[in-house]
Amino acid sequence: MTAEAILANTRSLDAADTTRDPQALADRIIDCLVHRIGKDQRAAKPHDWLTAAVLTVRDDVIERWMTSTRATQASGAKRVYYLSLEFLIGRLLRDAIANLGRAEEFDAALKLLGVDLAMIEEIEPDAALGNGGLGRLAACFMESLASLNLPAYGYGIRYVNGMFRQRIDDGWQVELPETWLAHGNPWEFERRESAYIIGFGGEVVGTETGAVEWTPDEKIEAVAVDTPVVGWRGERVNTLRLWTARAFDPIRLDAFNAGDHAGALANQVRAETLVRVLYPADSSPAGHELRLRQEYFFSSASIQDIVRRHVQYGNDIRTLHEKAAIQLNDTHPAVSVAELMRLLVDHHGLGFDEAWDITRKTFGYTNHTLLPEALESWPLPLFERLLPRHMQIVYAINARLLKEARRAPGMDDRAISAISLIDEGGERRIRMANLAFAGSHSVNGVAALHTELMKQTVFADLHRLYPDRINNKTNGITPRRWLQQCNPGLTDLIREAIGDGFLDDASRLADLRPFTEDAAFQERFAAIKRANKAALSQHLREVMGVRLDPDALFDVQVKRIHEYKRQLLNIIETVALYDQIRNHPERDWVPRVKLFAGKAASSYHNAKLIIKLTNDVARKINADPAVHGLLSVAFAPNYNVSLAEKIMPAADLSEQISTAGMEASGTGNMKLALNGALTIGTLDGANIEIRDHVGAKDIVIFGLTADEVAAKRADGYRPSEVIEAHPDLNQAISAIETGVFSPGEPDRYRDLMAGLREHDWFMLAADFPSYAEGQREIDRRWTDPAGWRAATIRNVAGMGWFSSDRTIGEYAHDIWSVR
Ligand code: 26W
Repeated sequence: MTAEAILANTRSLDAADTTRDPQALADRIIDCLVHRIGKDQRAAKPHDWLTAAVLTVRDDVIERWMTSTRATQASGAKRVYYLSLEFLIGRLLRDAIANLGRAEEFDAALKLLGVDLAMIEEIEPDAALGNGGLGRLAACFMESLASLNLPAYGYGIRYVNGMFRQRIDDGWQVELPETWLAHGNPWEFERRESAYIIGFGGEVVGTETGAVEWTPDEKIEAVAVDTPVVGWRGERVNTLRLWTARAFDPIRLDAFNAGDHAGALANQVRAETLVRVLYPADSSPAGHELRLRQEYFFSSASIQDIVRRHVQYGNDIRTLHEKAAIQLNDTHPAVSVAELMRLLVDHHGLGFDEAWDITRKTFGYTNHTLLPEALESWPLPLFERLLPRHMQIVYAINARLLKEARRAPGMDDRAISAISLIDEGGERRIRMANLAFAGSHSVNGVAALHTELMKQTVFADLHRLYPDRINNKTNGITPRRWLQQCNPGLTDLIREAIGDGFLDDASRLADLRPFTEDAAFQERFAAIKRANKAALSQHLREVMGVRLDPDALFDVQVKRIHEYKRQLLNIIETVALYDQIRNHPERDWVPRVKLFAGKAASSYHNAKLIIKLTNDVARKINADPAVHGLLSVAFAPNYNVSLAEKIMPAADLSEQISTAGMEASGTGNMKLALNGALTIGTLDGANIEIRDHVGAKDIVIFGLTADEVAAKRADGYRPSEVIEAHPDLNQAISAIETGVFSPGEPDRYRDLMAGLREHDWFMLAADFPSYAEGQREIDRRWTDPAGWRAATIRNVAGMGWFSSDRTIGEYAHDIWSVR
């Protein structure tokens, strides 16, 4: 079939799209239930209905999926490959149905069967194959790639246990395994035929022909498991291909027969271990051998798959970069650079220089953090033992890189050693960021400030050597999940006001501007927010027993718990406010709900202590009649995509208060503003661009700039002086450190508070006064309801630019050169 014929076929398929008749759809759901799940309608449990509904949608998706794939094949178009160790996809049912435009039809069909669609949507497990922002970004990107009709594959690992489930026991975080696959996963297709052998260890020998042969001493099979990704309006369905592991030699019969049953299955266990669990750390790499094995496992499988597809379609290996753009989501897949080199040189017989040229044209690398402790590096002996051939390749790349650097003007020994792929200070280590940088034609940051700081800090010398390589791609979020699906009330209101153009082009949200001062529109906007807050209150009452007043200002900070994100600044200000309300009950206080949520890395002591402190503070404040109705605090357990979908539409105030220069971008900031929250934030990450788009008067900015933070650190910052100069701050810290909130264990927060007084690396004290002032500014604005509503509407109107469609459009044009 020609490309045209396939495209025509795609169209006719759309036209002949499956039923729009609820009764017919209900019949199909029953058919699924009976024939594929094997359940009688009367015996079906909620999970059976969920599975039946998913299988029914999936059937409709499959045909679009196949036509999408065939059309790309026929046109010979370049494909985008997004390699990521994390995909924080969340639930898929609502997303798929909504993107197909069939929400009402499914709702009606299920009603005929006496089943509530919202109920089954709610029991779908939340696929949490990621830690935080980086993983969620990958999921938003997959959705936008399909929505923009770009042929793309996501590659990652199908972890059996994703991000841990968080329980709060007596205020402390407890980590429980997440079992998202407990009821099976009706979305996925295991492709037993798409399997690759992944080698570890062993030896490398030169052959007589001068070629090199690697004989690994351990082999594991990677098997593809595919999930369809439905784009907006069902235009295109792409593939998320997650690798699972299978033992190459599952049972050693010799051992089994000798009675060593466990030993006989050891290979199986080793393979399963590889894909068992997502590393739950989002800042400091674990540095475990298992993590490196995971990284190589999924990189090798993905690169082999990409190369196989290229060759199988009859292409010359030398044209790989014309048909494939591979994006590295941070350095976690950076070993892919060496893996592609290995395949090109050892398997396809290319010369090293030619292979290097193709490799660099194929890869792009995105950096997501400047935190020095987050930069991955592997001890050289470990890397060499596990990947001996890749070690040689890294040395060879490094030799060329350093030769080039030495020839460049103005490169001294310090610069050369900073550029090197090998860190020679102390124990020798391979710098994965340098490998990713050297192996890519494009290196991007995720917000304008972050990209500038990349040039000035971690990559300063590499940037001097390759001044055209670093570029910015400010993050975005998919407006389908983060507005349409999570906030149907607001979506309907916007549609009524400006039509549905904004659904296809989020920048059209700007058409809302004429409505900002419209009293009737404001009323309805506020009523929707009120209803969303009531729904969130109800949910939190069910899950944690708190009562939150929907008429209070909902002030939310939801994100991973990390010292640089400064949840502690928020808590200390809450304590100071508590003190003020108690001392001045006669004043006109704005009733506030302080809502926190987020997970702490299991090994991150201070982050876990901050969770406990939040709960200790909540317990005391919520029980104090003196502030009843004026201030309450809640820590919502188990923050994940599904909980975020409930919180974003219900927030009035978005806390984006990281130490300037430390948050690469942030994407929660975008979700909150898009749903009509005002931001209180520092000039950090994407906050700066949010200010530019919503207007400086409709965001509350406080605190030091990134330059000022750097200057203060260089000057010798003395937090104790700042703290003593601000009695309200001093008192709040004293209260915490003397056990006012932890009477049973008065010393619980001594060290944490001593850290603030002594070094305060995250400059909480320095920013406290302007933060507290910003909060009172928020209070003043809240007491002018019309002004507040206008400001929040202007926020929504200004946020269209932060659609991940815009971001992906820029990647496609500037980095991938795809249409
Ligand atoms: C190897 C350990 C590890 C794991 C994950 C180190 C670092 C990470 C990530 C870089 C953490 C992360 O999620 N970064 C976030 O990426 C988002 C998407 O670009 C940004 O919006 C956030 O600012 C950034 O913190």
